[in-house]
Amino acid sequence: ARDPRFDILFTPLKLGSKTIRNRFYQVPHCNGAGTNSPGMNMAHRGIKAEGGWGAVNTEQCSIHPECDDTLRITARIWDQGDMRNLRAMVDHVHSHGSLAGCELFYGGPHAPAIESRTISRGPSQYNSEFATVPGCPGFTYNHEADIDELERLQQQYVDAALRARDTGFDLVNVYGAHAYGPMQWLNPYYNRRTDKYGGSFDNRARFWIETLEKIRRAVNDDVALVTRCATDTLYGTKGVELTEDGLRFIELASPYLDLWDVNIGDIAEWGEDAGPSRFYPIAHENDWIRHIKQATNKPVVGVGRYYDPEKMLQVIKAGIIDIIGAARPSIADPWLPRKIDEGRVDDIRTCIGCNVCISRWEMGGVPFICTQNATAGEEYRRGWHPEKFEPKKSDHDVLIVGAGPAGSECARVLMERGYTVHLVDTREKTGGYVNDVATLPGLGEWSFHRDYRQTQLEKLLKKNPECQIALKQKPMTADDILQYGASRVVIATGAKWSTTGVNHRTHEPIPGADASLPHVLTPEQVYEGKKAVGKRVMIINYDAYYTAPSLAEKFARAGHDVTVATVCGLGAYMEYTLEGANMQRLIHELGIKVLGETGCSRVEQGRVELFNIWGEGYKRSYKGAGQLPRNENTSHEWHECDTVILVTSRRSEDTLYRELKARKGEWEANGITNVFVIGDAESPRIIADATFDGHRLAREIEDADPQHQKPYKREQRAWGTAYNPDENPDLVWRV
Ligand code: FMN
Repeated sequence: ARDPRFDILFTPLKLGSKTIRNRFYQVPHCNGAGTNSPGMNMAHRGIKAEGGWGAVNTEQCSIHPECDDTLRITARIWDQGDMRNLRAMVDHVHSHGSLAGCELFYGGPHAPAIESRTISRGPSQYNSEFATVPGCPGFTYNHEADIDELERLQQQYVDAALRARDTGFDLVNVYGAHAYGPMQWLNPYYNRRTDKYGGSFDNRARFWIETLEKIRRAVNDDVALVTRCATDTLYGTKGVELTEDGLRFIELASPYLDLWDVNIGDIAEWGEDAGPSRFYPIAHENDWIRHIKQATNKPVVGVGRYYDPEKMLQVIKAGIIDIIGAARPSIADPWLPRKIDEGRVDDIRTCIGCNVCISRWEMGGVPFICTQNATAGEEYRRGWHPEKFEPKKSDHDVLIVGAGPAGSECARVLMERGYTVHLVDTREKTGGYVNDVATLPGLGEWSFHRDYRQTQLEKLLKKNPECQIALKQKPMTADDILQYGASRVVIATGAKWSTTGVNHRTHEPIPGADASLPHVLTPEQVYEGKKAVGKRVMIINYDAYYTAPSLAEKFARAGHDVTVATVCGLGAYMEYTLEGANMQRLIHELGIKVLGETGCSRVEQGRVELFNIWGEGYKRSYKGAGQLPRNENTSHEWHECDTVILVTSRRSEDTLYRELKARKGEWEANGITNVFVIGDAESPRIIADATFDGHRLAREIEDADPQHQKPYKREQRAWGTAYNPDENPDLVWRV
């Protein structure tokens, strides 16, 4: 039962003509479904309603083809077909007693319109500072709207609001955060007009206010009207500042609204809102948000990676916000409110703030994933419910070797299903290499991944004393496993960084790179802390993610002179997780030297030989067998250093698996039916995907071929079927 202290989080609140049943609000967030995959969208949002979120929103939902966000896949409410697809979500959300919200999105030039090839309208002409083409901001421009076009744009909002109402949505949210839509009119950074829609605050606010007025007139009280507003764009007087335009706008627009949905920041650096745990703790927006209620008597929803019920209580009691808004915590745990309600706070699957969910949208809106919640996005596609598991189908018991992300998740799900599981590891704790990663600067909260599984495994052990978690064990051999007595064996022994500099460019070691030498280290050897590290550290980086920049930060903070030679942008993937901008600032601030587009051709004691990866020139010509078609690369130079750290590529630790496979003939006599390999031991991958793999095997272990995943439901248009209801498609193609 619920701890009465949390009662306040479960008090209903009137939002205009609607009532939210509690204080939990899933703010708009993309999931990769858009309106193209209505099943995925319906199931993902519906499970949140089932899990107690009082309101569940769509993602950004484009109002008109003039706002076409392709390359990204996001929702649209352009026509009957979109409405029908969104209605699946609305009905499912309603069936659990929650409100459904639709976020009306008009991106201006931030939406690249790659499919529709339309040109957006805005207060002035500008090109987008957001990376609308990967790595290339400034590529898309808009058109300055005259009065006719401005009114046309407002009408697009009104028509979309009516379609949202007719779809059954309870909340209609005019999206003016993240530098989108009407924010481009309010923000002098974009708005350079000299007519009555530009210049003074009142003039810049006019477009947004009129739009709200027009929508209100059209929808009356049929829906609750919300606007999402960035109350400070975080670039000083050139943009919107909280105590200037921010609070003034809140005051001015309040009469038209039933709810405020507030945050901070813009789109080019929207990690200031969706703050990664590397840089921002829970409730990190409150220095701004705590002022909002001075300017309005309407309810306020705010965000800040609210995963902790105690913090939620604190901000509600302090009157900072009225409703807890959450995107990432609702993805990591769709049943978060319900767990608080049922007095199961320690069962909450806490968001670790890695932003891998976001990385998928940033890449182009492919189906999203979550590091903590392996079922996120898989609810419809694979029929996985985050809290419900099919009971076991056999009495096979399972030995899992390796309690890292894949092994511990596999054990958890198998134990939830009722299987007898023995989980064995050499470390003192479950979690595998997450234990190491969480010691890197800024990544402490990634240990929530281990902690959630550890807590669940301990609880499950109490339910089934036949299960066992054996830590601090000697490494198991193939003989040990054959004699163990388990009928199914899962090898989850992880991966290790190459000790010889094997990398994706040469697929070979780097000459002289040898981590058995005292001056050469792998990341694992850094974590072990047994080898001395000299003053001048050289990190050889062929990896795209956090390891090299994190190690650079670690050693720079400890007083070393750090250089990173990197073939790809340092921490390139962190652009997608929104850690990129602040990581670059940090690298700069710590005086870390970065040599870009630089490979390493040789390692010696006291020095490394580096080269420009493009140094062989662009022209090729046939020179005969044995001759390279390009010039010799003569850019090689020696750089002195005391210690070399190799962040080149990871290798599966699969020796045990291969030995067991080679002894397949002995399985039957030892009662073994299957041996599986999962996670990094099968192929190195990010933590989210290793966790997914462990989860998948546990769900599919009784299927015909559990080592290889079974097909999932695809949502695609089938040739010869109508795209839209009532449509009679002319399926004959004529030119
Ligand atoms: N905000 C929007 O207003 N519209 C969106 O479509 C949207 N997409 C998002 C996609 C993902 C995967 C995430 C994690 C966030 C998205 N956001 C979007 C931002 C969130 O609504 C929210 O403001 C931000 O993540 C901070 O809240 P949190 O700390 O609870 O995650």
